[in-house]
Amino acid sequence: MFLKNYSVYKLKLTSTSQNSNLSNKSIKNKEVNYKFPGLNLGVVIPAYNEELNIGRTLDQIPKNISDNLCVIVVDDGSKDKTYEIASKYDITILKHPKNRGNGAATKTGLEFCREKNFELVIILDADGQHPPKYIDDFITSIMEDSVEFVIGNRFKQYYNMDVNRKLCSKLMTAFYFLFLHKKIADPTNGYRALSSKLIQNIEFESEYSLTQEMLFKILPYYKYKEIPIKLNPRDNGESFIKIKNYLTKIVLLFIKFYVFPKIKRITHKILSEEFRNRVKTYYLKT
Ligand SMILES: Nc1nc2c(ncn2[C@@H]2O[C@H](COP(=O)(O)OP(=O)(O)OP(=O)(O)O)[C@@H](O)[C@H]2O)c(=O)[nH]1
Ligand SMILES: [Mg+2]
Repeated sequence: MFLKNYSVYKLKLTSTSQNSNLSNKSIKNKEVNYKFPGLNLGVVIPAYNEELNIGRTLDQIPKNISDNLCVIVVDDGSKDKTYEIASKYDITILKHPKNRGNGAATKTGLEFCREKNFELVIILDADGQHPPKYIDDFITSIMEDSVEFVIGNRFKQYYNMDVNRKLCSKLMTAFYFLFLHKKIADPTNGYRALSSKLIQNIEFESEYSLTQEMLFKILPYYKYKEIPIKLNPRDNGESFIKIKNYLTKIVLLFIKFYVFPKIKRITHKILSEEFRNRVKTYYLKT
């Protein structure tokens, strides 16, 4: 079955108490005390060449979260055994025919979640850096603190980060504070939770810098919270971030999602609708 620009290779929407364990091979738990019974939860895991990590990431997803848990691995055109390994689990797998990048893979997962109307969506990486044990904390934050968005913060505890990456992250923190007047300690952290309101209301466009587009579109308008997460170092595989490219994209995103809308708002305020329409018609004619 083909849906938009990805294919649904394996579809598993909800678990039942009989097959609540993700691994097909493992012993089935008949009596599970779910922490959030009935919660229609999507867990999106973008994965590219993660054959060494995807299995243990899926193994670590707590089995007692919800009887309506749907784990969605988005295989971003991997050339290794990522798909074969993921397909042994009782989960949904979406597949890009070609590699398109982390942002595109996440976007595909979110589009699927929107179609399926999940109440809450968690995004976590397949590379073993985001321990799935924190999923509970993300859900609790969204439910109890009445926020729409939750993002992990690795800097609450010691985290050994490459100096350039750390600088880039701190620059972005300053940037968001300066221009959006919002505090965010770890803006490059991809471990996040979104409420259904955000999933339904926000259209994401970027394929490369989705993590930042999300912040531009969420921080100024919705309640959010950061929670402390102890991130693991990446043991295997290659990071997709190239710092120079990343910073350039952030500046372009800033112009697109901050400067342009601001100019538009100002022109709307000072120029009459009639005048704006006249200019528009003139431009369409030329
Ligand atoms: N490297 C890479 N990862 C991708 C791609 N598409 C999806 N991903 C997945 O996106 C997630 C994040 O990628 P990472 O390269 O670890 O990005 P990161 O965690 O921000 O960067 P590091 O801190 O260097 O690990 C992982 O689960 C990848 O498997 C891609 O094209 N390249
Ligand atoms: Mg990573």
